[in-house]
Amino acid sequence: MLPEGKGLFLAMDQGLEHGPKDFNLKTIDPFYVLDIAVQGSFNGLILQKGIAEKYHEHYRYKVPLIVKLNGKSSLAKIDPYASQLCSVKKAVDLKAKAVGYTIYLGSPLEHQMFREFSKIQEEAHEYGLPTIVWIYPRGPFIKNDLETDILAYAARVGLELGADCVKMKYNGDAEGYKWVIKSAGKTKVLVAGGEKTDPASLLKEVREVMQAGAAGLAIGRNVWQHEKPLAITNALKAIIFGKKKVEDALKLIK
Ligand code: FBP
Repeated sequence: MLPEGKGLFLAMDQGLEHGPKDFNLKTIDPFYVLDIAVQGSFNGLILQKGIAEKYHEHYRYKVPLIVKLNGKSSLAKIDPYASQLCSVKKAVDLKAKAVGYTIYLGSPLEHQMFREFSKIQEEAHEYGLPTIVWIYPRGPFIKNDLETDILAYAARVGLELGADCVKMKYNGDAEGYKWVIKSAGKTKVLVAGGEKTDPASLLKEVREVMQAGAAGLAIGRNVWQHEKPLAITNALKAIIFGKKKVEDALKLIK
């Protein structure tokens, strides 16, 4: 899953998480994004089971599948909780190479997500599948979800829960992020992309997190909303795998 200990994963579960606002007439077609995953030789493609099941002929055996096992929509303004929607067994049937699960750390419902994930982690490991936890501090008790110590807490929780990777946000604190990544111990840290931004800012952040010790990215909108998705993919790879500087990676987009 992580060649040389590093990886670049493409996420397309935003249709459930955010709804149509993230898409246009081109990107709403799952095939458009699946094609980017295949053409861009991503190390993994993150899907909910619905798209994984219905579109398998477009990606299976071409790009490794990571099935997201839980999720929520953005409509219900309640305590953050993403319920389990897919079993580990179903992910195995879909030929997944890893499974993903979101935990909203600090949510009044975190205990339910801990319990659900704990079972998933044990079952996934019995099948030989690694687990990736989207670990997002969120809810009424979290004043600042991007504070360095809160992110470090989240990273450490991922390790303690037995996640093989955690997927986290970056807060722009290049020095502090080393502490976040150290806190994760042997659990690898993958960084989320966030809303679409300009390529120079994105690549600068990617370089910073890689220098802090991150294992790579699990990114969505900044790739498939980009007008040249394969060019931005190459630029990301140049930094992640080639340790290139931002200026050099940017040349791959122009
Ligand atoms: P992006 O790179 O598009 O931000 O995708 C990463 C991701 O973790 C998705 O897997 C998920 O749908 C989304 O972000 C969740 O974002 P949030 O919970 O912040 O709305």
